Amino acid sequence: MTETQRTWSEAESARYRAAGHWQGTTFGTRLREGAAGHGGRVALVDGERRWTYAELDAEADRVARGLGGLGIGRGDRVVVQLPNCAEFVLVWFGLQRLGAVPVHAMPGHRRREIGHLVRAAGAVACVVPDRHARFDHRELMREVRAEQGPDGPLRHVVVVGEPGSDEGFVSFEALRTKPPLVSGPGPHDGGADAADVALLLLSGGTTGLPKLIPRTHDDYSYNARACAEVCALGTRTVYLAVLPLGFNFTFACPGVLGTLMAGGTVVVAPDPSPQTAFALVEREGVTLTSLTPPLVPHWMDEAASGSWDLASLSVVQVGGARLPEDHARRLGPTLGVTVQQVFGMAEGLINLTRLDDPEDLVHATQGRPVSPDDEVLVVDADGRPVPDGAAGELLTRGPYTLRGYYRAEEHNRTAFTPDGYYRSGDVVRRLPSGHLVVVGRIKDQINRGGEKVAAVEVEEQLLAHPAIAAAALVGVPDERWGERSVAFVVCAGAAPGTREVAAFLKERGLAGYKTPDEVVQVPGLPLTAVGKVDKAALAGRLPRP
Ligand code: OOB
Repeated sequence: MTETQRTWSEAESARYRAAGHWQGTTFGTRLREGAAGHGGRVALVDGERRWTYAELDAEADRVARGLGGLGIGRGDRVVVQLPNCAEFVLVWFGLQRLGAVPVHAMPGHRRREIGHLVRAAGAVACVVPDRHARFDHRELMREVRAEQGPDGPLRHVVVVGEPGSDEGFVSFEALRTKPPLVSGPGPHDGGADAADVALLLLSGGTTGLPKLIPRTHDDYSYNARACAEVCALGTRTVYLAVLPLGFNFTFACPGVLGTLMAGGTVVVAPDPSPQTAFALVEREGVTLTSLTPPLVPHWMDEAASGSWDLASLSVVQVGGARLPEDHARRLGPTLGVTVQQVFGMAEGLINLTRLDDPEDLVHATQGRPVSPDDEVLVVDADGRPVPDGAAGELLTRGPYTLRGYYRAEEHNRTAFTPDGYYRSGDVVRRLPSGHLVVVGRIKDQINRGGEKVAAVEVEEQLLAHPAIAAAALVGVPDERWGERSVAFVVCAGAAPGTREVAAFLKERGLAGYKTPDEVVQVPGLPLTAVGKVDKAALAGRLPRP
């Protein structure tokens, strides 16, 4: 198959290298260098288990040997769907050591999403837990394999835990303890080049199926390092990973990679509850963590109980969705921390408020770009820049923002401007200081507390229901989630209830967070002047919260 991956021009690449943003080092080599430089420091903690940098490096070798023994090698894509546990990090670096490419799936993804990811990425393997959150991922993998048929790309299922007896299902534990086939050290990174794709992230999506985002070693390590610099990370940093590890925010903004590149310690939280997190803060001396806005009130309530010693915690990042200003104002004093707002996207651009920004900016803006070479345009409907302070769509390009989705040439033609700017679909205002305020969205997406739902994807599934003739999924303001999803449906007879729709979509293999919070029957869908479904008018029909 001939494919062209849109990427940065030679001139831009040279500029980013000359500026020191792109350092020409792969993740596999970085880990080896970390082990050589500070091998005795603790890199990773999960419950009672801990790995020094030297141990993490040796473990990456073992995992690479096991995966390499399955025939996985440079450039091969592997879907990683693991909950928050150390194995996510071990598998990730094991793949980097082979020059293979992890595809970050979310724990909540189901048959539809995982099947699509395998096909879209051409993945040769998936790594899953046996069970998680009362769900059997082996069963999911059986269904995905059956759907792919014998000609599908998927060859291996690696199971963390009990693999069962299916052919092609192998135990992670057995892989990593296999004796070496060949002796002596191989390359640190399977011979990968720093300009190669190091991982594939998933877009929040605005179309029927989520797109894959190629991130190179050069660009993604700059993403992590630029964030780490703004957050002043160092060897004393202890980062608590509360949100899913596969989320770009948790993994590299600065998150896991930024912390490891700074020589700090990553602590994995198995769930995002404040009780779990605060116990880890006390025990491990956590200094930094990141949250989505719906967690903030729970964390404040628990901290206000006064039963925890949070003295080590110095910075709490909040991002993924708009943080209500009142919460931004109260979070710092309640936890005794510096708050940092984060407005980022898997596609690239990361905006952070600075640790020394005046309070007004921290409370009321979503930060400014981390790199001096991030280019941001705020434009009107005709693509013309608007003055500072006026609202417009955010377009961006730069040293770590993609130039094209993976194998999505048609979508790429409209998702980018001819000169390579990514059309974010976010409506922002830019202040003279460069800080951005997110004021809305023109993409047809619902942001449910940081989890993104492409309206079209759910609408397509709703139309498969025999009783539903037309459907529109609309985001409406919600106290808890910021936004919740309401499905407006047109039916000849009685409309299915919210629960029935949830069961129907679950049966079709859709991730649970995409199910509509509410189903409302309407006689017809109102249209705008240009004949599109008028979602604003639909939202206006609901009683105000
Ligand atoms: C993060 O990444 P994605 O890819 O899940 O979602 C990106 C979209 C943005 O385009 C924007 O619509 C929304 O999420 N968003 C925010 C926001 N942060 C993200 N909207 C309002 N306020 C914010 N602070 O969500 C992501 C990636 C890296 C770091 C942080 C978040």
